[in-house]
Amino acid sequence: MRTRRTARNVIAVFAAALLAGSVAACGNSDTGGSGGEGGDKKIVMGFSQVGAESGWRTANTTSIKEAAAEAGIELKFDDAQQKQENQIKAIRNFIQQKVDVIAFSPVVESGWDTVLKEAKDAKIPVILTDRAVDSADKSLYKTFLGSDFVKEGRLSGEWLVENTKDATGPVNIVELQGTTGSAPANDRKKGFAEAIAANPNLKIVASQSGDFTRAGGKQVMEQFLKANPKIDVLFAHNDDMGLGALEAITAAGKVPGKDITIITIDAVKDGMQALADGKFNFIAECSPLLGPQLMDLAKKVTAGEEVQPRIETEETTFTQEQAKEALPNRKY
Ligand code: GYE
Repeated sequence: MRTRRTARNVIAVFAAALLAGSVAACGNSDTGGSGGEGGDKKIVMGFSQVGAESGWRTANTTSIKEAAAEAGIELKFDDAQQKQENQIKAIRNFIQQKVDVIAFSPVVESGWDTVLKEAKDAKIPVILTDRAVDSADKSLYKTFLGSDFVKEGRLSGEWLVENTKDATGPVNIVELQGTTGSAPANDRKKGFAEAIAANPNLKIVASQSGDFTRAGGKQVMEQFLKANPKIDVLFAHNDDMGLGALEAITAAGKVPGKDITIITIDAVKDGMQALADGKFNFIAECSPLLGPQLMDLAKKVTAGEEVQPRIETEETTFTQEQAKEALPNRKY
């Protein structure tokens, strides 16, 4: 008799514990999960941004902050000042704070496995946005939302091939690379090189990183101009470096867009203005407006829904004429 009652009590306690466990799993304790009864708890997102290196980045940050507010998602935003160690620290902080989802734009491609594993062990889903990582273990993140950087480089190279097909002598190209080791720098370089490969008269005579900043672009272009008496083309991995280079080119007594053909990537407002003014010659667009899609994905992954592992941004290209048309309606 006594034994049977004890057994029943044990079962009752066990059942209660199970129930409590499943409720806690839904609500994700004090930070508030996406699901659960009532569903009125805010999703908390920890977001580690690369920095504030370019016009693109500023527009991207604005898009993310605005979209979070719009979606009712609480955003914990961290600016890593272009340093991987700061991003790793920020991600560890987010894990400690038990956020519901972590999103980040990795400054470089390599070296993320350990911290991503920590997030996975803590059962916090991770979304990559803008830039990719080179981790072999794809289960370390839910999805990657961003552009096809190889394609941007390829479109830039194809435009150049098309627009130099009547050139008789060699065409000397200098390249301003983005941040060393970053996905957009690696991929844009690759795509551009592939596109011009079949044309031996198109030659990259110098290629160096300007770290995606105006100051970097200006400084490296000054060196290029000093070291290379004949530069026909500048391929800059983003508008800001191209804009910095304009100053160096003008100071060297050359006319940008005429003496030196300039191709860049991004299509932020200042870049589009330079293109419309005839100082740049071609821009491959890279959209920074990732906020709304990111918040959508955050809602899905915190609700345990499956999402596509790769979501690509839609983009176009601009010539000088197209920039003149598009400029009045350009939002960023
Ligand atoms: O092109 C550049 C920025 O990761 C796509 O980073 C982004 C790049 C963008 O600094 O302007």
